Amino acid sequence: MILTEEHKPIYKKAEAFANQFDHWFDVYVSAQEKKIHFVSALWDSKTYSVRSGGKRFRPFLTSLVYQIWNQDLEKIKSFCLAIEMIHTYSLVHDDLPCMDNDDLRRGKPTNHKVHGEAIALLAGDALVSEAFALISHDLSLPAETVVKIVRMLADKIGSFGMVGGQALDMNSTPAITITELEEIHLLKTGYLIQAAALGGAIISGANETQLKAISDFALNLGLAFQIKDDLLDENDKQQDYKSYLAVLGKEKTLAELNKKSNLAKEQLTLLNSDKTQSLIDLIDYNLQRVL
Ligand code: GRG
Repeated sequence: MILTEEHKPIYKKAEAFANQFDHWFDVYVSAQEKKIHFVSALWDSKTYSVRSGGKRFRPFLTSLVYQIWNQDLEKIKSFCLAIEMIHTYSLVHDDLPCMDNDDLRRGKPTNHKVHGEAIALLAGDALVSEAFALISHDLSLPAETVVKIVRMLADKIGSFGMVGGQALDMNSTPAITITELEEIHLLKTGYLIQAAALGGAIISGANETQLKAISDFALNLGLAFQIKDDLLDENDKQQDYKSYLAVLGKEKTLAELNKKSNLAKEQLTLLNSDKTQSLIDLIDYNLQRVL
């Protein structure tokens, strides 16, 4: 993981978690080894993107929420793998010629540039199916918990979630309003980040009040994450009309970033827990991140 400011505890934690995640993913791939040779092109494509240097922000968030109440990380292993695999699928598909048609992702050639468009498309499809397979095959979780997380995740990434947000994005025009922009980002970015946090809370057995606070915290964090992304993109490319900067200007965008970050912190106080410091640090990390 490429993070700076290693002296800060949250960076160390993020780095340690990313290593843990990579180990889980390696073990998962090894366990499939006997079957992989039938479809090796597909596995090369999938593993290319999962291993291409993502920050692991979403599963890290799952782990921090889970650790408010529990410590045994094995219980969140399948959910963490699943959420990052779904995130990876969204990036692979987003880069395709029929979507954003990007040549580079994380400074490396995009999946379809290396593996071809058809295999990249199928790799994305397979990542989603396998994400759900991983969770539903996890015998360490009570069946009721499995149903709850599968249902929640499916709701957050489908037509009324991430995929719906992408469709709205594809159909938007330069006349976009801030309300429409927020709707797109809520669905496209916010819901997957919210799902990551809710997964950690559900597996921990959080009650309804706690789930509501985590849900509201994560949605604000998700929007703050997107706003920060827009700010980081500012110098990268010609300003996209579908960005907070283009719609609001820099000053109001920064104000929105701070507002959402503060709202996220407020929600955490509702948990009345002394174990939320890492999540507060994560909100601050997002404010400062350079990647
Ligand atoms: C194609 C179904 C489908 C959905 C696409 C998430 C998404 C919807 C598109 C990706 C493009 C994009 C810029 C989305 C905004 C969310 C975002 C900031 C993604 C990047 O997440 P990071 O920074 O990426 O966590 P890394 O590289 O660290 O994994």
